[in-house]
Amino acid sequence: MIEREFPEGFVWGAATSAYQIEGAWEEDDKGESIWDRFTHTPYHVDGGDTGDVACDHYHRMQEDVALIASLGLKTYRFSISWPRVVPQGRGAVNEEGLDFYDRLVDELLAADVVPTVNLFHWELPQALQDVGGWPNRECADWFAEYARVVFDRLGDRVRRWITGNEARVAAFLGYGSGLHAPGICDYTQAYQALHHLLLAHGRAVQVFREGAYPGEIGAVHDLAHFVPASDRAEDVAACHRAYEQDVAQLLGPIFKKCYPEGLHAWIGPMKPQIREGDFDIIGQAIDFLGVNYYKTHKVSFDIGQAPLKARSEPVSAPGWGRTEMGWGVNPAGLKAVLLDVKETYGNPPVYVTENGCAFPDKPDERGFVEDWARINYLRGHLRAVHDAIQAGADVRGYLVWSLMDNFEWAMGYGPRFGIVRVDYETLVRIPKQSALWYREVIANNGITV
Ligand code: IFM
Repeated sequence: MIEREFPEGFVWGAATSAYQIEGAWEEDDKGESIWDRFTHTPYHVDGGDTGDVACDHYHRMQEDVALIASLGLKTYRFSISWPRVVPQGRGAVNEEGLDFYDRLVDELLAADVVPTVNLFHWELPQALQDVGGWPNRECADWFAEYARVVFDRLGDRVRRWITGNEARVAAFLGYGSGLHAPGICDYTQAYQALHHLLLAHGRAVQVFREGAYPGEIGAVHDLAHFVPASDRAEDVAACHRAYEQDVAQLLGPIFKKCYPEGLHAWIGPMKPQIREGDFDIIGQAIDFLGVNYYKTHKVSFDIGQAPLKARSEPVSAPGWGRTEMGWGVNPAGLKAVLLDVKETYGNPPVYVTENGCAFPDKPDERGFVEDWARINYLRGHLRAVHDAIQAGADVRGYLVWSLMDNFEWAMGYGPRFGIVRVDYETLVRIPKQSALWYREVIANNGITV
C-alpha cells in the first residue's frame, strides 16, 4: 500500500562526485587537483587515505551504469573533474578526459537514465591554486572557459546541468578552517573565495545562455536548518548570523542580488571585494536550485567561536542518535529548509540533490548489508519532502547521497554513505537493503507502508 505518492514525473536519483569515486588520479593526462595535492600531504586525511583509486569508477564505468539502471534510477548525478578535462585549469583541453565523460553520458542514455551533470565538486586544478586559487578573481573566467568546453562536447545530449556543488564548503572548509583542500586557514580569503565561486556560477550560466544549449541549469547548495538554543537575545542573534552565513549568503546573491547586510556588517574587514555588475552576473535567472540537506543546528552565542561567535550543536528528532559523522538526524529540518526556499527566495523549482547518511554497516558473509537505519532515515526525509510539496514547495526530484560508498574527504573511507556497498579490497559492488527498498520507492513513485 502506498503511504505517500509523489507528483507524476518526480525525478528519482542518486549522486556521486568525481574525486570521491573515479580514482585514476593521473591517468590519460589528467592534471593534478588540489585534492590530489592535499591527500598526498601527510596528516590531512584520516588514515592517510587518498582518492588515487577510490571506487575505480574510471575503469568500471560500464558496470556502474548497469548497476544504476538495475536500481531503476531515473537520473544519475555525477561530476566532471576539471583537471581531467583541462589539466592546467586553463588552456589546452585533454580530449581523452572529455572522452570518458562522453562515453559515460552515452552509456547512461542507452540505459534510459538521465544524466545530471555537475561541473564542479571541489576539484580545482592545482595549477590554478598555484596562482591563488578561488580568492583569485580570474578563476571565475577560467571556470567559464572550462564550462564552455564541456557544454560544447556534451550539450547535445545533457539536459540538466549543475554549475557547482556546495560553494560554502569549498570556500569555508578549503580556505577558512583548512579542513579541506587546499587547507588554508584565513577567513578573509574564504569570503573572497566564496564570492568568486558565486561569480563562476554566474559566468557559467551566462555561457550556457549565450550558447543556447538546450536544457536546464542550476546551482547546488547545502542548506541546513537553524534553531536558536534559547529565546535569549544573544542566542537568537547568533542563530540569525549562522543562517545568514550558511543560507542567505548563498541564496541572497542568486535570488535577490545581494549579500545579507547584517552578516557583512559583522565580518567587517573580512568582507569580499565586489565589483560593479557582479550581482547581475551571479543573480541571473536559473532553472532550478539543488538543495543538499543533512543537518539541523541548535545555535547559541559563544564568545570563543570565531568569526561568528555562534556555537552549533546537532539536533536529532526523538528516537534518533547521531550518524557516524556525528551529525544529528532531523527530517523536519528538510521540510523547514524547503519551505524557507519557497517563502524567502521565490519558490524556485527545487531538486533535493543530496540527502543520506553514514551509519556503521555490518555486512554478512556475502557482503550484504541490512541497513534498516538508513532506510528509516531515507523514509523520514522523503516524508518531509512530501509534506513540503503538500505545503506548496516546488520540489521536482530527490537524489540519494550516495549511489555507492566512497571517499568521504577528510574522513577518508571510514564513513559509508552508499546504498551500494563497495568492498574496498576487491572493489566489488553489492546493493544494500536500502538500494532494494529505494528501487521499490521509485517503481511505486511513493513510499509504501
Ligand atoms: O560526501 C559529501 C559530498 O561530497 C558533498 N555533500 C555532503 C556529502 C557527505 O558529507
